[in-house]
Amino acid sequence: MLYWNRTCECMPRDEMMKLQTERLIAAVNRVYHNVPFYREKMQARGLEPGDIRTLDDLKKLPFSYKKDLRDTYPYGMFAVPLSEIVRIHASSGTTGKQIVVGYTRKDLDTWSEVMARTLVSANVTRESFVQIAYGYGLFTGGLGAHYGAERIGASVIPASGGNTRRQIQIMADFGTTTLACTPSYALYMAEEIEEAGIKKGDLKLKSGVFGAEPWSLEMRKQIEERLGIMAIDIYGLSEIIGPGVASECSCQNGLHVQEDHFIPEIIDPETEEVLPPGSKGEIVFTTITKEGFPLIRYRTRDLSMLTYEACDCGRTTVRMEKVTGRSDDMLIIRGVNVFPSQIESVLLHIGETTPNYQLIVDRVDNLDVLEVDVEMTPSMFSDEIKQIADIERKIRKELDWVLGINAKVKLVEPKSIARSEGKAKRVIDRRKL
Ligand code: DLL
Repeated sequence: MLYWNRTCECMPRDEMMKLQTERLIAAVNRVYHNVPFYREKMQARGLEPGDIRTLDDLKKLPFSYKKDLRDTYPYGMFAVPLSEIVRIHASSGTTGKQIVVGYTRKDLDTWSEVMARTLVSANVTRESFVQIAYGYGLFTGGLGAHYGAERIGASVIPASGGNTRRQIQIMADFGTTTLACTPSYALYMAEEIEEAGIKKGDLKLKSGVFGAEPWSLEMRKQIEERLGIMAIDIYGLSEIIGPGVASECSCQNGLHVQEDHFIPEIIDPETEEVLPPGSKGEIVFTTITKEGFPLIRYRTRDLSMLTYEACDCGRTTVRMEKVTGRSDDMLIIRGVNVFPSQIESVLLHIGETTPNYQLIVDRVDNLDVLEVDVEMTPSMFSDEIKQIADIERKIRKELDWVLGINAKVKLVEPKSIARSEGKAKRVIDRRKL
């Protein structure tokens, strides 16, 4: 099977643009009438739904930002009565609160459809065994991949994340053919497989769908060689639907955007001006079929580029370049999105140290590790080691509780973190991506 939905994936461009236009007009009407946030923003610009008639009119519409989701927390941007919502997911915001997204039954159906398309690009069929080692829960990775694989009729192994030994045992015994997890976890598994003395020929693994964090071509090469598979990059974000927004095909040359559901634009992150195809900038998405939580011109902060050139696979959808960076300071640590500002609010909340801190991110044995260095107050400097260790433990527990990340916390001497004359350098990222 080459495509899951040839009609939508290989649609002639003019037909796709016609479909997108119809859907965009309907989406703008829906948000205008059902979400006060959009109505007020459009009215402030003197816009009415009738002003949006073509795809080119998209650029008249105001952008939406992560901050808007926080300000309307939890359900303020939903476009249907809550009784229509059948699923809730969440992801980290820039401060303490998560951002919340909701799906109607039709949204879940769309999500399974786009994930089925994604998995077919990695050659998943009814005969496949798909081991899902993305986390299940509020994170969209686990359940997103799950429903897509089920839609195809593959045998789904809902392993969820963690417990690597057991993952490998399952992989070997159950005959996993496709692995779905973050690329760093795939590499870690490869290492554990080698250590356990299992040869790649002993496994049935043939492909992997990896995403949720940036990964380099070098990393792809390593995963492919060490696991003996084809590794496909899959992209998405909770706000837009979760995984399934865009994915590579077997040509591995850019990620096909599921354009009949999500319209991408590239903008200059500073001026917000729309850039032509082939320019690098921030990718912005408008959802045109979502019911529960539609988003208009959502600023993802992910940096990419669009190309409308035909792809050898036969799909006609626009491709986005692999995402390798962001236009903000969000870090992805073991698949968890972390903003330095969240760590800062934890430190300020505890209030027993100075607010001078630095985050050191590294990759040890293919797993991300985070160290949080915090300057002590001068009075603490003379404290007993035990007292210092107690505060370190307290910060570590709070970070784990608030952010769900396991960090090493180190209290350092007052004034030992380099001061900067401009912006503080909060993050040292030693991972080679
Ligand atoms: O990470 C959804 C997902 C799950 C995608 C499983 C792929 C596989 P969030 O937790 O909301 O959703 O994080 C979204 O992760 O804005 C990017 O910065 C980053 N990201 C996701 N996929 C990729 C990728 C999921 N393939 C944020 N390459 C996004 C680079 C990625 N970054």
